[in-house]
Amino acid sequence: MSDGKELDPRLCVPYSISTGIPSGGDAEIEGYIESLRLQGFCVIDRVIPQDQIDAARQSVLEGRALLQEDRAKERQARVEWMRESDPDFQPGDGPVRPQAAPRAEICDVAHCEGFAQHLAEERVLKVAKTMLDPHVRIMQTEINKSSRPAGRPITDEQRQRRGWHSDWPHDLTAYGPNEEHPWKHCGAVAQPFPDVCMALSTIWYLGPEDVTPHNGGTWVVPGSHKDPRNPRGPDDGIDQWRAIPGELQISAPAGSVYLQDTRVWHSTALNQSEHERTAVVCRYAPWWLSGNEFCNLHSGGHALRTYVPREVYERFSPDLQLLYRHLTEGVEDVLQPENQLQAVRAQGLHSAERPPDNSHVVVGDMTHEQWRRRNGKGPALSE
Ligand SMILES: O=C(O)CCC(=O)C(=O)O
Ligand SMILES: [Fe+2]
Repeated sequence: MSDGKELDPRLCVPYSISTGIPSGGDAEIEGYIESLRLQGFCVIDRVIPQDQIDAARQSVLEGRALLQEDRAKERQARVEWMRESDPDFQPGDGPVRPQAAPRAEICDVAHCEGFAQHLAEERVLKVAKTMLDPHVRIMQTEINKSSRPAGRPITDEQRQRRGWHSDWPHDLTAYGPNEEHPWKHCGAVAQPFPDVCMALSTIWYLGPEDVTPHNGGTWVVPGSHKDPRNPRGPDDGIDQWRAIPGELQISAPAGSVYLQDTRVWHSTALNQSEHERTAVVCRYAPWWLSGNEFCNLHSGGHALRTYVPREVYERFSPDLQLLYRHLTEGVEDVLQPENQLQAVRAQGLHSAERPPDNSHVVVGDMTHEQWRRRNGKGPALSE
């Protein structure tokens, strides 16, 4: 199924940006982790099986329409609620502060269950857990992230234009502070960013075409997650709208997922094809990254502090539930199973291997790399 227009056979990608990473088992996961650590991004090919991509895309397109209706109703309900305490309240054009459920905004995931089941795919979860923490959750779900055909004629200025940024919590300007409303910002880690991967942005490419430089393959600057400057850094002398040496565009088959350290400099790209490049963006983060501070004003108030209705959550698979439990009405997010196990081990309940004394310990004598290798925690790479 497509949007009624013929797909151009020349635009099927013969290879993906992930070419070279072995397929299957630990070696595949290690390939993604290595790419994320060194380049700041990777692509997991065909997370959504080919025969399920159309259904996933359809689920997202239908979900968007429902969501749009919800947003208008939610805003009106909040305006009325504000007027109960202040009859003169005027909302203006800006966001109206969301409340807790049921006055909060519904999470985008609630309207596209057919797509959502893929968010807990085994490889994606393994990579997210290795990079972040076994207790990982999805903080932002944005189902309206397509790159739409640019229309004709396409100008040189359009071709040259970029929109470089890092993502929350490393987005320095999100979402729209100005002189008059400097508080309209969802919060960003201060520069220079600590050398830690705090979250992974994922872009789910849902077709109908494979993703190429022609139809909106995301722009990325490899290695930029390690650079203390930022395209939006007020003192960094970078023009966020212009090309940067070393930039490249992602190619990947439809159904693949682009994952990046949120620090990486990236940009949406011009879509010169006839088709929408349908996409969903989700941000996976460890339990310790808070989305409850200033993020309620994100994008007009609709991405971080949202809620998942209980009946939708009940239909999720157990793995998907763990990703959204923190947003679900009436459900408490408690320490997840892998972290529970580690906590119990740390408590000493399984410490038969405890050494007789500590005379062998020389503080500073073990690198992260050695520790990982010894404990079988992913590839032994230096940070
Ligand atoms: O759609 C893309 O290729 C990039 C989207 C993006 O950068 C974002 O949603 O933050
Ligand atoms: Fe982004």
